[in-house]
Amino acid sequence: MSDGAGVLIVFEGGEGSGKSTQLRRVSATLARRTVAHVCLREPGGTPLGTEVRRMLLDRASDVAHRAEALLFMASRAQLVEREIRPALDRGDVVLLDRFFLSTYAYQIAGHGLPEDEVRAANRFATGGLVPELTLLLTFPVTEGLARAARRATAHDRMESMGEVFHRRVAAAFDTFADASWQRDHPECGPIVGIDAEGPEEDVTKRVATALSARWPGTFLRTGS
Ligand code: T5A
Repeated sequence: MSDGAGVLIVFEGGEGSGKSTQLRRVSATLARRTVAHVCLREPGGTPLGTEVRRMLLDRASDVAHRAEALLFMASRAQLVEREIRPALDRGDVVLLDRFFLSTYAYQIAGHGLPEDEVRAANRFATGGLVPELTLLLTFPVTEGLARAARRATAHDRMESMGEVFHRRVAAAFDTFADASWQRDHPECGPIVGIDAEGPEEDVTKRVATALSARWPGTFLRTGS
């Protein structure tokens, strides 16, 4: 970030953990400090990805588990090629709401798809792109689902998969910040766990601490 090279920062976590809220807050900080950046999300972020997102989240869709994994990856491949790589080449900061850790949590741990095969397919989808940093927001499953339920729209297809499924997802997310798990999964880059309980402002301070530890020149500046 300090030398003008683009960086990819990913926000991950279970349903309703507050990722999107914190991403918007980091975006506001970067905007105040006139740091060129783009905000993207998965699935989505391109016309093709938006169409895939609609199919994946529509409760009326019948999607087999392997098809589901491949649809998330199709959206991802399009996003990497059309938006993320060009932004990084311009030197922008890319703030990304979910990336392939979500596939590891939802499709591998949640649905029980074979890890080696999904990792290989994902490598193909990303072309080997590794995030500079992933902020993993940890939040109790039931409270996250309750937050999601309070939104104006009904639970989407993924949210509707039930508490047992979401507990498997949360248990997987819980392991991703471990040093040993990260050593075994170098394609994920560094992952920092953020306690997402408490008021938004408190979570924002924890996010800022993690970001300024990595990029003090951008995030530790005072007065803005
Ligand atoms: N998926 C995705 C896969 O299965 N595999 C994959 O590979 C990928 C990429 C995406 C779905 O797809 C799945 C995961 C998901 O199920 P989505 O709509 O993008 O669907 O869902 P989420 O990413 O889960 O988005 P959410 O909006 O549900 O969750 P967020 O982003 O964690 O939460 P946020 O910030 O929108 O906040 C939710 C509510 O809580 C409030 C906010 O104001 C908002 O109302 N809130 C707080 N309230 C109190 N205190 C705080 N600290 C708060 N922070 C936020």
